[in-house]
Amino acid sequence: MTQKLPADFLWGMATASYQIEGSPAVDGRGPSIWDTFSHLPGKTLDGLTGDVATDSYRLRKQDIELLKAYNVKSYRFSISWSRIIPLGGRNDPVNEKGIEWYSDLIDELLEADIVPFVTLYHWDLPQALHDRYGGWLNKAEIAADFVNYARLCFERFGDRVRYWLTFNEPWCISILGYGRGVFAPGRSSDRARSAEGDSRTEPWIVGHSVLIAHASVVKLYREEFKSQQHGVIGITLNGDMALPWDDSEECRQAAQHALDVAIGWFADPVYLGHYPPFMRELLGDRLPTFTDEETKLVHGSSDFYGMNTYTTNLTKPGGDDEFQGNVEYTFIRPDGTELGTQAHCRWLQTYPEGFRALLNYLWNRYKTPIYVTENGFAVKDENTMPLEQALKDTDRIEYFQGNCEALLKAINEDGVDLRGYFPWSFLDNFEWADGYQTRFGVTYVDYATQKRYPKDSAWFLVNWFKEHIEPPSKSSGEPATSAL
Ligand code: PNW
Repeated sequence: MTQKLPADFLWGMATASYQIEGSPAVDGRGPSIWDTFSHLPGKTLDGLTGDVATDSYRLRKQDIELLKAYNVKSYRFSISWSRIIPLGGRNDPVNEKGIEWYSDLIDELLEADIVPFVTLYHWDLPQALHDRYGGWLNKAEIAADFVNYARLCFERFGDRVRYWLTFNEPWCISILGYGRGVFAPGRSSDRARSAEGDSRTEPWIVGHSVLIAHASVVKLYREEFKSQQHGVIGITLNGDMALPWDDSEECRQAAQHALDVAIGWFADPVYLGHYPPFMRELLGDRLPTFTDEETKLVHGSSDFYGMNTYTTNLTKPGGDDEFQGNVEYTFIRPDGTELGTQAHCRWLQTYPEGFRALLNYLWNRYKTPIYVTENGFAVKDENTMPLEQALKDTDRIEYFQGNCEALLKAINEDGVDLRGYFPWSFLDNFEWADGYQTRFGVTYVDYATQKRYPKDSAWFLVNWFKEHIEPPSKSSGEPATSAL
């Protein structure tokens, strides 16, 4: 018998505000650190910005029609903080027009029977908060302002939203924004790249602030909103699987170190109550310490594990990149063969066995229900192909087919409590520092006309989930939105 997914399995597609919305100054939106950063010379590929992106602020209704055509059960999007509170802070004015836009989006999704899965922070910090007190570098201030912003979202949207994510990928926020300096706000010790910053200390300080801000918002939700709104709230972490390059003890240890720094840095405090011992060893005093009160706040502060994952790295000891645990990554096996199909971005190859292994690793270590909130593939050179060829995205289909079969086995054979799956991304979009050349969408966007064209991978996913999700049983009238 073919394996199935439970009737309430939540599948959908994902996006993020700055990557799709455009309209940076419309309806009172304030600037975010990504507006500033992308407009600086040399920060993004071809100097491109999210000023227009996929124009989804204006094309909302059309995008919802397409989501309906895909028959998704859920849509993951993020709220732009600076649309809601343009200056960001707890004493700054609220922007009703911005609230209205998201409120309408939520209503229209619900009318279409699509469950909103909402991220509060996908990297677009109001610029004013960075200027005022250093943004994420200032734990007390930023936590208070983030709580204020989240409260507003719960008050205004929480009657209709059952799934909340506080943060998208704190590792990226900290390391790429304050260590490597390749993402906003672009701080780094590398003076060729940045005039300000200290890569030895700031990423770890920022990570700590993000954990405190996250946990403070979860506390707020649980104490003041959950009993009426009945939702769940959690955090989404990026993290690719790390497997030992060969069977040696050194390579096994390297894999664990890679997982500790990429995932354990945030997941261990949230689900186990402390930073991974290896990180203390690696960083000493540069890693902040949790006070007892902070430990209490952070431990247990997520109702589920939000899992963003793209690939698998084979690991060996060596290298002095502490942002990946002083471990070397490779896609080339000891016998010289490549792990899988190469994507447009250097860091991504297809490897479904690694995806299944990561699901098992996270389930066994953290024992919490998992939602895959991002997973996707950018086809090599899709940006230069003629449209008809780009729509036949066989490498992306291979990727999704492998991972879909892997998740089915993880649930049915391995017993992993996986509750949802969100391919990244609904649309081709602004791929941060990589601009528009890297296309992750299951929908092709012609940026000259803003026309959307479903790629074959979109229909592959639509059909695969249609075939594999059990029909709702007649006896239980429970809607999928009451999960957990
Ligand atoms: C994620 N890396 O970011 C983000 O959540 C999305 O906004 C983004 O579009 C997507 O993955 C595809 O990249 C990442 O360098 C950015 O390993 C960079 C890396 C990983 C994830």
